[in-house]
Amino acid sequence: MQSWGKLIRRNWVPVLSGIFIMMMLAACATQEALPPPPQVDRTPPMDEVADFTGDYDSAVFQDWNDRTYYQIFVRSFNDSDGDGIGDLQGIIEKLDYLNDGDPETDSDLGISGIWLMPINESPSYHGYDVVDYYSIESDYGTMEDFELLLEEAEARGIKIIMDLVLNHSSSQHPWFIASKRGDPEFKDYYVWSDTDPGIEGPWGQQVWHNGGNGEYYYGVFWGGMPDLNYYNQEVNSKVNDIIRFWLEDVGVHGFRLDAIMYLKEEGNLLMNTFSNHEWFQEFHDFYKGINPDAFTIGEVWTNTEEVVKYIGNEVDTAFEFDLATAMLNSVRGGQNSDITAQQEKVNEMYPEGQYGRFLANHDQTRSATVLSGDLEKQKIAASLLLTGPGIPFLYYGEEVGVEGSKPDEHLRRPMHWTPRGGFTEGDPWQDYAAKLETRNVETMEDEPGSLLNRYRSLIQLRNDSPALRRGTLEHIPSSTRRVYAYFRYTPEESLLVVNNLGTLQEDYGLFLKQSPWAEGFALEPVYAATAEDIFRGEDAREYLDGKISQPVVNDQGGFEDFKVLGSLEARATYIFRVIPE
Ligand SMILES: [Ca+2]
Ligand SMILES: [Ca+2]
Ligand SMILES: [Ca+2]
Ligand SMILES: [Ca+2]
Repeated sequence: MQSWGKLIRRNWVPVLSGIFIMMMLAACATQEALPPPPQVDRTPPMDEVADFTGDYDSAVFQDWNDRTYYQIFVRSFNDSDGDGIGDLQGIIEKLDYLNDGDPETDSDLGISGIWLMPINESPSYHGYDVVDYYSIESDYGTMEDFELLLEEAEARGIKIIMDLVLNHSSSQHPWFIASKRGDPEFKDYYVWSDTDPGIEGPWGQQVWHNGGNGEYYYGVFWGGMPDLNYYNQEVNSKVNDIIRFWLEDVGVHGFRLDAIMYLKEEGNLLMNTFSNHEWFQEFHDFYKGINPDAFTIGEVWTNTEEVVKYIGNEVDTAFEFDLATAMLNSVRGGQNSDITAQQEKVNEMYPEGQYGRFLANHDQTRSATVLSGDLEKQKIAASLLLTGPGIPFLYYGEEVGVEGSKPDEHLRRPMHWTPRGGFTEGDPWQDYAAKLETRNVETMEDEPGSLLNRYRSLIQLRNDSPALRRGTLEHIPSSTRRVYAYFRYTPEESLLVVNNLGTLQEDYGLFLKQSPWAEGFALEPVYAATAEDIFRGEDAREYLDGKISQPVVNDQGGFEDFKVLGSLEARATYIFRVIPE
């Protein structure tokens, strides 16, 4: 990689000062508090008012669009043997909590997909530096445990994807040890330079590390994680074997792909390169050739414009980071501007529904902390997460309000099962988060209107509703930004969702220029969740009996200043079925 090193020395610096720093500032800004904009109560201008024609394309939707995923950090979820470290048997013990396999019961969360954070052997606690891609982390169990987990999950209708970390290995991987030693077979598995290019990475970090062998190696994240050299065909061939092993021999449903924008550099360009996109096109053909139903979701932690370039023929889906920020900003500020703008952008730019919808992951301040520990705000955030399009991903503990901010270990603390913890019989590898006594599964199970029951009811509702899983989202402008309303539409089922993001009972009006229901339509409650209570089906109809106004539509099916309910409870979510005349 001599020529590559020279290219970098020549061209790296000017690029650094531009794009990379800007992108990292954008990434860092995602967690910063923004003051809420001033409240504006007004009649929405006509060009903001939806012109909703009812066009719908069902072809884009896949099996993964029907699933709600649960992200598990194995080390922190449940410990089966008392060593203080979560493990695969521990997950098996808790599968009935996640989904008992019986759609008739509602005492489970109802999720139908699991993303397991790295399960390969690794020297670190987090596992993103792999030493053996064919192994199971010994702290977590054995391959037999993993196969049993796949089987038990499958029996409950849960499909499992695993973290696949391809950009780099551990510096303790035998490949790297041999490469460093100068073994000609492995030398070019990594990226070496005779001299220190002395250049910083995207967020000002050191990316060239002293190998102790008179040379320097490239590792974009950390010296313990040397980047693999994807210009070496041997590396590509080894990686293909790994992909085939997990899909074919072991039988995982797919992969969450770590840090994919950094995989293949081009000289001085470190991310989102043309070569990187080419690599992922080949990757897509390769894994679909092994299993056409396999599912991938990429981590491309940047703005929507760059993320969408990977979708479809490179990875199936990717996480929508800007939407996560927008949802949390809207809930925090109690107004719909951020979520409306970003959801519109997402609707325009992605193939419909082909992105991961989430609030926060293991690298970010937990959503409960972003929302100041306020359970009412967390409840309305759950509503936005689970009534919108895309594939919902819930980070373990989010459903019971587990809090946490950096350092990273504190974003990944043990799950709160009981008022005393309940994660292990021994000493947990990390302390529990704050407010354990009230923010835990056992306590919240018994409170009908708790955050946990909000999550359960919303996931179950989504499981039962094609419109929530696969429906187009059509915004319905409101006269107050505190109300966030939309249709979820399929030709078979349509729902009207009305969220009050604010703390007051709201006066509001909804506006729509045109709808597919020119003959008019009636609304029937299917769900109502206030800060205190949750009503479903018949209970929702009873709760809202006599309070609903039916829309009076113009000759195009639109309406003006429509109040479906005279007032909206603070931080409440109401969902109505649209029944065309
Ligand atoms: Ca254990
Ligand atoms: Ca069930
Ligand atoms: Ca280990
Ligand atoms: Ca790389």
